[in-house]
Amino acid sequence: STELTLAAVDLGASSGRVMAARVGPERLDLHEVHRFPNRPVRTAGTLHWDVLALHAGILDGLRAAGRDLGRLDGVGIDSWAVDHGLLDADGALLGNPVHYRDARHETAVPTVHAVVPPEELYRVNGLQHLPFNTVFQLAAARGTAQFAAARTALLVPDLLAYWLTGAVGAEVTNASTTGLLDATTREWSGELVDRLGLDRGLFPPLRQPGERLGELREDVLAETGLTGPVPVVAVGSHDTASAVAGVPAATEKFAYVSCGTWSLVGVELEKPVLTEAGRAAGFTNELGVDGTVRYLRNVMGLWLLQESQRTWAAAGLTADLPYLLAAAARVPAFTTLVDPDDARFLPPGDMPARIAAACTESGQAPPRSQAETVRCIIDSLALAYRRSVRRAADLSGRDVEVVHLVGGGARNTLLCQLTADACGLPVLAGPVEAAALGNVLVQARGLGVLSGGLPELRALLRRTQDAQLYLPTPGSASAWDAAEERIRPGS
Ligand code: LFR
Repeated sequence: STELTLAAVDLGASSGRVMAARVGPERLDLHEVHRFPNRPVRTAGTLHWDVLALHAGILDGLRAAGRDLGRLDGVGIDSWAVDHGLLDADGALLGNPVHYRDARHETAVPTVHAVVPPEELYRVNGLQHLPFNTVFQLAAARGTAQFAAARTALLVPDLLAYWLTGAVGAEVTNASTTGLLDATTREWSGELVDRLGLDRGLFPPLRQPGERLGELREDVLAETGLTGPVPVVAVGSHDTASAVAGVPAATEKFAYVSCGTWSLVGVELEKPVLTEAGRAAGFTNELGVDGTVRYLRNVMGLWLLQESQRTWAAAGLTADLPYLLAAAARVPAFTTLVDPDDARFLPPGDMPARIAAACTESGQAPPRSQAETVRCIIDSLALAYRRSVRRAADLSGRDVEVVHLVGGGARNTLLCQLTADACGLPVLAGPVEAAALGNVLVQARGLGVLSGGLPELRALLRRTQDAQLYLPTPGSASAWDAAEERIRPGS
């Protein structure tokens, strides 16, 4: 057949979704069939992912997809990066994956850097220093009984694919976020692994997006009511890799903001940029679909807003997003500004209080209302996008003529307009579901109904998905130039 029915499992920091798609050379329809919460759970002081609940949510979603569509021709999984489960010698999971926002990881940063200094680490792995990169998590786990029993480390989408198929592997785009992949050879760095005293056997063979991983196990078919065989296909299993594949770019002269809980801001390259200037500016070289490099920065993103909403809801205040954004749009611009990447914002907790403290410490009167807090967040994010887009272009030499803003943030009209103003560039907002779209495009090509490279896949996106154009407000440039001078990011 020239069209396939595919399921994309897309797991985010606060919810997971199973999306169903019909995909063919002239067709790309996607709809959500099941959404389930992803609630981090703290036990004995450690923040975990409830990975069994995620697996159950995936089974529910596959069952619903089968009911809606009659059958499934393929399944692909993407999720956030860096976090992983450890398997024992029998293939059983040893404890729940620890959440990247848990504080324990950063305790291992000095330990790792004492063995491999940060400059040297970057020359090998090309990764932005984030205290929760897998390399630090594994170092923090060393010495525990659990770690001693571990024989295999599987990143979250690889773990879930293992439970669906029985096949063990490490999808390469997500493997590139561990800190243990060599950015130049694109293989596990045996040398780094050895120097850090880890066992090479922990890291399974790499898989490329588009490769067939296996088929749904018999017990999975029985539980979901699906009729086999149903192939599970490797996609850009790092959600950001799938989202960038899902950017409807017409040329290579684009930057992207993949805007969800995090905002990942950068450009797409053919080769890594491993310069010291890039390291100092916090740029990462993660791998994308088809051997591309995602040269980007992690900006703290809508987490600032989501965590504020959670704080307000707990205090009995309104957390309604349309209401808060409308109120923020009436607050004068640049009333207060923070560096969104300030490390104090990383852990869960009272976000408005931390924003107020950051304002006070930088000599600004803190926000006096929810609206002012939200405005502070949106202005500060737009400024961070501007810095990151410009730095990415400078550091990589890539021309940027348009900024594609994809993911949930594309619905936030205030953020989209301010991003256009801040960057002084047109912003094309959408698709909201870029990650799920990138996921099914790569599956469909792997299964043979689409052909070509990213340009051809993106052409199908442009023919089938809407995007909203935001142009910079005439005369807004100088105010953003002045605002940029007010904030000096720490990193
Ligand atoms: C976005 C994302 C980022 C990664 C962060 C933590 O969902 O995958 O790319 O740095 O989550 O894993």
